[in-house]
Amino acid sequence: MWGMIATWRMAVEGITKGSELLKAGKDAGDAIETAIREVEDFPYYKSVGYGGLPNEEMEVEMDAAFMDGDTLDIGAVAAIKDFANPVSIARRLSHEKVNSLLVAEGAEKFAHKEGFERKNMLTDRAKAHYRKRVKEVAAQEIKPYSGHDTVGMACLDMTGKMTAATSTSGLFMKKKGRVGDSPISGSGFYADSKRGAASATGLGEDLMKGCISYEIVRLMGEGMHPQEACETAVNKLDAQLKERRGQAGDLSLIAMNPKGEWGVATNIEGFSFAVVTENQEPTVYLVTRGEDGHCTFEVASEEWMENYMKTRMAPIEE
Ligand code: SD4
Repeated sequence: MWGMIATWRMAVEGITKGSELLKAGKDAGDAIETAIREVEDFPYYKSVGYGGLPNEEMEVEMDAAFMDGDTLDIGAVAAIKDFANPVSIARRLSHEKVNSLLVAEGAEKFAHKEGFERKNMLTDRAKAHYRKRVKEVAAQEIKPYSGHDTVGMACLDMTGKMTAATSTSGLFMKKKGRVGDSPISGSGFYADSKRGAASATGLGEDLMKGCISYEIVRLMGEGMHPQEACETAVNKLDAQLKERRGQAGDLSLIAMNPKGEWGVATNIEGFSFAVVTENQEPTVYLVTRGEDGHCTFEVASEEWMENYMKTRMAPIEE
C-alpha cells in the first residue's frame, strides 16, 4: 500500500506528482519533498513558499519541517528568508545528528553553504496584498491574523516507510521572528512508520497547546482509525481551549496510518484536503463539521475547483 494526504486543495498537484514516485516504488521522503516543493513553487498560493505573504515588516519569513518515520529523524527551519524551497533545507537538516532545527540567519547560512537556491520570495502580488491589508488594518475592517493555508502532508511508501512534512510563510502580518507550529515536532507534524503520520494547519499558537500531531499519532498507535484519532484529538483540544480560554483558534488536521487509511478533522468551516492512495486517484474533498464534532467529506465539484483557482489568481484591488 502507498498513499499521501495533505492539507488544503492547493496540495493536489503536489500529491499527484508525489504519487507518481510512490507508484514507481520510490521513497516516501522523496515523494513528500517533491509534493511540497510543487506547492512552494506555485506563486499564487499565499501562505507557502514563493508568493507567500509577508510579516509586519514586509519580509517573507518561512517555516518548514521534515520527519522520517523509520528513523525518527527530524529537520526544520524557522523564520528563514530568501530561499526557494524550505522543505528541502529541512530535509537536509534531518540528516544532521545535532543542529537540526535552525532559525533565521543560522538557517540561511546553512542553506547557502549547502548550495540551496537563493530567491527573493516576495512577489509583487504579495506586496499588493500587504498594502491592501495595511489599509484594512488601519481602517479596522479585519483582524491581522486571519487567512491561512499551510501545507502539511503525511506519506506512506510501498516499503511501509512513513514521512511527514510542512511548509508555510506562517501568519500574514506576523511579528518578525514569530514561529508557528509548522516547524515544531509533535505540533505541526509527526511521523512514526509503526503508528502513522499527521500534520496540522491553523493557528500555530493554539495547535502547539495540544502537541496535536503527536497526539493523533499516539492515538493511532493505540489502535484508533485515523479518522477517529483526528476527531478525538481536535475535539478535545477545541473543547479545552474554549473551556479554559473562552475561544479556540483554527485547528485542522490530516493523518494516515501504516495501512494507508486516512482521516481528517477540523473545527472550522471551509477546510479542504487532498488525498491519493494506491486505490484512489488524487481527490480534493471539502469538510463539513457537524454539531457533534463529527466531520464528513464530499468531493469538491468542478465548479468549486475552478472558482478556487479563479479567486487565487484574480487581480488584487488595492
Ligand atoms: C502557523 N499553522 O504559522 C501556521 C499557519 C497555517 O494555514 O496553518 N496556515 O501558525
